[in-house]
Amino acid sequence: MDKEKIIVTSALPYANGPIHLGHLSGAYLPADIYVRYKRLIGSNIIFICGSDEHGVPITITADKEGITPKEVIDRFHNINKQAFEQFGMSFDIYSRTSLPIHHETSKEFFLNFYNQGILNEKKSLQFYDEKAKMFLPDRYVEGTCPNCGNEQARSDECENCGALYDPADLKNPKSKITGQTPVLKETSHYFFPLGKYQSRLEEYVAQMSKKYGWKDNVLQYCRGWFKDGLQDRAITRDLDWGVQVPLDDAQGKVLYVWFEAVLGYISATKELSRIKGDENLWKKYWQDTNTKYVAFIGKDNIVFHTIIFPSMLMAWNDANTDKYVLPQNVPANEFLNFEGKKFSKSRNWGIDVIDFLKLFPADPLRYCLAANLPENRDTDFYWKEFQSRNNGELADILGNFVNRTFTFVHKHFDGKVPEKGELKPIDQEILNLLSGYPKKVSDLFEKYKIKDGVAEIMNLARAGNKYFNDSEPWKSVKSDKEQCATTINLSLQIIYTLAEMFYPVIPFSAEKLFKMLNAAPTDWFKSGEANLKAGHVLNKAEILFTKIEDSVIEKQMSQLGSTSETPQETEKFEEITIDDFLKVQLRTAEIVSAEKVAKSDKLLKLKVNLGFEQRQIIAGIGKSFQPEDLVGKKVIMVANLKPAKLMGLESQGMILAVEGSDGKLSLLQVDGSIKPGTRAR
Ligand code: B3M
Ligand code: ZN
Repeated sequence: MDKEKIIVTSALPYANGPIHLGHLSGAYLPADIYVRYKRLIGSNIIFICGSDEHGVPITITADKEGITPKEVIDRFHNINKQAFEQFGMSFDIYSRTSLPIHHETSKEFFLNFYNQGILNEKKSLQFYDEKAKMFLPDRYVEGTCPNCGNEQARSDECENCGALYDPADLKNPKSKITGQTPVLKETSHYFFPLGKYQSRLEEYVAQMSKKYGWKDNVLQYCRGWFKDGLQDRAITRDLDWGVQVPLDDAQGKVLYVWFEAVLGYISATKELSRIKGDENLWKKYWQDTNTKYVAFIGKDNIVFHTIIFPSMLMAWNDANTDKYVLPQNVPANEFLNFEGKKFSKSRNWGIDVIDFLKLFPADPLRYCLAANLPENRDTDFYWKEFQSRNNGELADILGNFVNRTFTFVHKHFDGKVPEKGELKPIDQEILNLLSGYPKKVSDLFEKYKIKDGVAEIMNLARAGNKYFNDSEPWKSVKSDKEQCATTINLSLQIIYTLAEMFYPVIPFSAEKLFKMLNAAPTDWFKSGEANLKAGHVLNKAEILFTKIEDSVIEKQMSQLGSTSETPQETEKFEEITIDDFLKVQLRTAEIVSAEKVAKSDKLLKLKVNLGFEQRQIIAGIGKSFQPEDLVGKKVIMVANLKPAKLMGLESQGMILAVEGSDGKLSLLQVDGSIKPGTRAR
């Protein structure tokens, strides 16, 4: 038994939106397949993940919706946790970075560096949005890259060419929050001296990659970074959502989200220790030089896992006796696109995992994504391919082979594994092929060639199907029962091997297979031998895969790309009847008073006169209007909307507005002579 001690982590997804298929292909499915495989071969492995719950995007979502960041993260943590469960992710823990244990761990690292004197406090110029009254984090500034001219470069980093630069060098900066040109304003931050670690990092990457075979794409990225020279990195930010900088004179500052997010792997393992009641469990993994640590991520996270996180661990290890292991491998994937384009929420391009799993079971999705992982280059999810992999491979090859064999064994052999007779060349050939499979697939999985491994497993199902066909048991059952028994016996052995090999890939179906076989996985490396004894009683067959009709796929395809926000010429609306429309009570209302809602720059509290009564409305229009400008305006409101609470205040209706392409709202208004309460229809 392989007793390797392994930590596997998958990138912690931001709890700021639902995960989509692209995320699964990048950092989650390959990790899960690897972990399930490793568990089958007997490794001592823990699989760690959780929500990344800090960072500005979360505060912006909260602001937009008039809710707190906590409400945002609670919502998406739960949605994503559930999506992962339904998808069959076998994490040992799905933690979250808002937990106190994570804040403590992050502060401990910061203070350790601070006390070692390795952090530099520096004043620097940062983009400041005077309208939003906030410092703009890197990705809320967009401009032209001074290096390659990419017009969608971030404030200090270009995704296109990988360049890092001073924010002052970015051309044509724009705030992504208000669209305004931001100003550079001075602020003071702590910097981690990444540059000082460059030579050690280069050595680390060179050694690890040589010894453990890092992927080319990952090495290329690292080399690019080293070539440009590593710069000091600010590890604090001017924000109030995040892990507070644990120093008295750092009020209003939090740790940079990436500084603490990578430590989330460690704090999540601490949380796992607490749950398991073994306080030192996390140390046994993270602080044992024998542990192999593998970090699964998407390509946009490479630098953080091959350079920043390792440098932080080096800095810790330099000053402490309890030393952490560094990533041994970072098998980052490229991106999965959707039907030839990037996933995009605003363009309604793509599908969230949680929605997908309402339509189809997890296994066909797992198989289709696994067969097409972006391991070496970007790949695409196509609905048609999903259908053909499900119908043509899972159902017609694997499902069919299993089904024929089980039908036969129940009909002609009393539901028991028949004794095999003398082997003919065709039987010997398939046995030889079979016995080579566990090693073949294992070799690929060990090298993180998950896609190739999965293709090989399906090849075995193909070979099984062909063996069944060529052996023609429906003939031999009448002419040579012993030969027929051999065919069925060997087919069942193949199915057993398939159940084991496929278990990491399509676990739900593999479990059904094991149930049908009335057996359990055993030793992976022996699973290619004849494991099922003659006379072993089998269970009835279950349906493994259902074919997907064209119409179901066509419906999904037709829904792509239609959004309610930006009308397009080709846009198709769902039709409603006049009665549907008349259910909405649109009434004119006169704004009587307006004031800002405390702690929100988006929400305004309005009192409106509806003629027959006054209402309070909490409207998300604060960024487009000054309260005093609204008084006296006659607007259109939805008067029969169910009251809702926003930031603790009741909103009794909604006023209508349209958003211009600059993000500015414009209210739907009526002529001053119209009386409040008049119905619009
Ligand atoms: N949340 C970024 C991402 O989802 C980030 C990963 C953190 S891994 C420590 O791409
Ligand atoms: Zn560039």
